[in-house]
Formats: sequence, C-alpha cells, structure tokens
Amino acid sequence: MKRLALVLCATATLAAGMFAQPVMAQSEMINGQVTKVDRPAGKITLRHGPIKKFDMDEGHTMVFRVADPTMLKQVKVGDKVKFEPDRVNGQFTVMRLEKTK
Ligand SMILES: [Cu+2]
Repeated sequence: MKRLALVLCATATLAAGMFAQPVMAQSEMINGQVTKVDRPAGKITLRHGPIKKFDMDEGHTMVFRVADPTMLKQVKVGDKVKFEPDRVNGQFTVMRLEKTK
C-alpha cells in the first residue's frame, strides 16, 4: 500500500507540472490599440494582434469587458496598450491593461 501512495504522489506532481504550462500561457500579454472606451458599460474596444488561446490567428478589432472598471481611467482612444485577455463567464475580458509607448 505504501508503494501505491508513492505512485499516486508522483502522478499528482506530474499533473501539476502539466498544468503549469497553461497558467504561463494565460499571462501572455497581447499588443493592442484602444479604439473606444465605454466607462458606463465597463467595456473597451481594442484593435489587437493574434491571441492564440482564443484561436484568433489574425488581429482585428473587438469589444472586451474589463475585470476592474478603474482600468478604463488609465487609457484613452488611440493609446497603445498591452493587455491580458481571458474568458470570464463566457465573455472576453481584459484582466490586465498596461499603456505602452
Ligand atoms: Cu479578437
């Protein structure tokens, strides 16, 4: 029985290692440009480059929700940004937003 526990432990460690990869991919920052800011709705429109994890192979313009409405105070139309997109309750959401120069 002791041996079985060891095997299970090794399997769990392996599984944890396998999950480390997607977590890394989640923090990928995407380049974009702000084309619209809708503060009352908590939404931002971004022209963005490819987002592999959403199978968006080509850049385009789309609307995102923001995880925190205060993010929208930091940017205005025309700003170049880096952002971390994710899907929250099925909606494309900006988790992190940084202005770039
Ligand atoms: Cu898109």
